[in-house]
Order: sequence, then structure tokens, then C-alpha cells
Amino acid sequence: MARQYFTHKGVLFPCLGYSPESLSYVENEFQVQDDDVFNITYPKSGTNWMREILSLIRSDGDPGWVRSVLNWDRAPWVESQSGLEAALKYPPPRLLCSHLPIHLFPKSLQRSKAKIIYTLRCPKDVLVSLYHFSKIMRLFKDPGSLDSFLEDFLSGNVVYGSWFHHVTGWMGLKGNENFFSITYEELQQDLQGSVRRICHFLGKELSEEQVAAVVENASFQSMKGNKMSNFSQLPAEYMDHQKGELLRKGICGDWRNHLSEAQSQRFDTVYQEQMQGLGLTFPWD
Ligand code: PPS
Repeated sequence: MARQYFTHKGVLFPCLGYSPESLSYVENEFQVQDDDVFNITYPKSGTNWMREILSLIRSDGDPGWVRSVLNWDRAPWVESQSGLEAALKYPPPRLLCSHLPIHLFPKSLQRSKAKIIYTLRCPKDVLVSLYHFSKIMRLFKDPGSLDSFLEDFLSGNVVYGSWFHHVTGWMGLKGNENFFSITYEELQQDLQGSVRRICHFLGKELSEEQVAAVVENASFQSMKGNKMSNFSQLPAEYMDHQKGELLRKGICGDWRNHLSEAQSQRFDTVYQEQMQGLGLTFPWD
């Protein structure tokens, strides 16, 4: 079963851990609650970093929770079968994660006041991160050559579908008072200021010391050294721990070390076709 995909409403999902039935349940029957906080991302855009930040904000900067409870239990992935089970048992207020494109997200969001935090990242860095991750994640197909994976990525022939559709779909909520977007690049440039902005959006007051504790405990090095956050506890059935780690490099612009000039230009051409005229500007534009 591992490394095989199925297509659900035009989007690829791994067979292991996902099913069309649970995806349909999530879309049509899952009840979003007013006090839910959703950490939403396209894969490899900073999901786990944001999950750590939100966990630490929730515990007022005290690292006790992030050091004692696995990250996927602190904020389950609502669309995976095990994540859905955990989400349904989660005592409110829930902290949940999702990579779903907006058209597959629970419809009940529309009737709720749940807060959405959408984190985006330079798509060339997403591509490179996903390329490496696909080699170690047993749920994902081997990515093949970077050239062929580039074409798969640009056409949305990857797990969770097109980056362009994901971003343009979710960013359509921009301006909604329960929607907050931030980039991986902003987190890198000013984590302290970003944490304050997230706290403001959540309506959560933290002291200077508490914000500093969030920043310290959500750093790349802290997360890498925390077995509750570094995915070392993920069963080998899912990840080949000998080949690499989810916390790989944690930098901006690593694509420059991997994409050729021709690959970068090919990316730019498709990016401009897909993104022009949408009125969205990003740090990587
Ligand atoms: S996943 O599998 O889609 O949920 O992955 P995701 O967490 O979205 O993205 C993984 C990338 O985020 C980097 N990362 C961080 N960067 C900086 N600081 C912190 N604290 C941090 N935590 C995770 C991680 O290293 C992956 O990026 P790459 O470029 O592969 O290193």
C-alpha cells in the first residue's frame, strides 16, 4: 500500500493513512467549532514550526507541553484517518492542522468563527523541501529526478495538489477577520514580531518573557532536539529515519543550491502565468 496514491476530487492523497470516505466525512460532516484554531498550510511551508509556535502560545511560553506531548497529538491533522479520530476526541478549544485545499476543507467552517492561520512559503523552497521529504516519507512516491518532480509540482501532480490552487484558494479569505496569513520568510526574519502578531490575532496576551520563551522553544535547534517535535517517534513504517529528517535545513532560499537556471526560469514562467492579476504579493516575488 505504501507509496501508492488515490485521487479524491482531483487531488492526490497517499493510500496509507487516508481514505476517500474519511475525506468526504471531513468535508461534509466534520463540525468546525467557534473556538477551533486551524493551522493550515500547503505541505513543507512551515506547518510544524507554526504548530510549535501555537502550542507554546497556548501554554504561555511554558515548554512543558511541547516537551511531553507529541506534536501530532497537540494539533492533529484533521484529514488523516488517525488525525480525524484524535480531532473528534480533542477537548475544546481544539488546535488542529490541515494541508487540505479550501475546496476539500470542512464546509461547516463557513458557519463558524473558528480562527484560521495560513502559513505560506516561497514555492521554490517548498518544491526543494518536498523533493527531499518525498525520498524519506514512505507515504509518498519516490520523486524521481528533480526535473520530473519539478513538472509534477508545477502541474499539481503531487500529494495535496497544486501549490497555486492551494494558495489562491485560501488567500481568497484575506480580509476576513478570522483569517490570518503569514509567510515562513516573515517567521525567519522576525520571529518575535511574528509571535506578537499571532497572539494579537488569537486575542492572547503574553508578557515579553513569555514571548521570548515561545521564540526560544520554537527555534529550529530546540525543535530538532525535542523528540516530541522532531518526528523521530514517527514509526519507521511511515518514515525512513536513516535517510533524513523533517527538520532538514530550516533556511530561506535553499532552492538556489538545487535548481538550475533553466529549472528556475521554467518555474518563474508557470508562477507568472498562475499568479498574475491576483493582487497577491509575497516576499519572494
Ligand atoms: S510537513 O511535512 O508538510 O508538515 O512539513 P512542514 O512542517 O510544513 O515543513 C517542513 C519544513 O519546515 C522547516 N522547519 C523549520 N524551519 C525553521 N525553523 C523551524 N523551527 C522549523 N521547523 C520546521 C523544516 O526544516 C522543513 O524545511 P526544509 O527546507 O526541508 O529544511
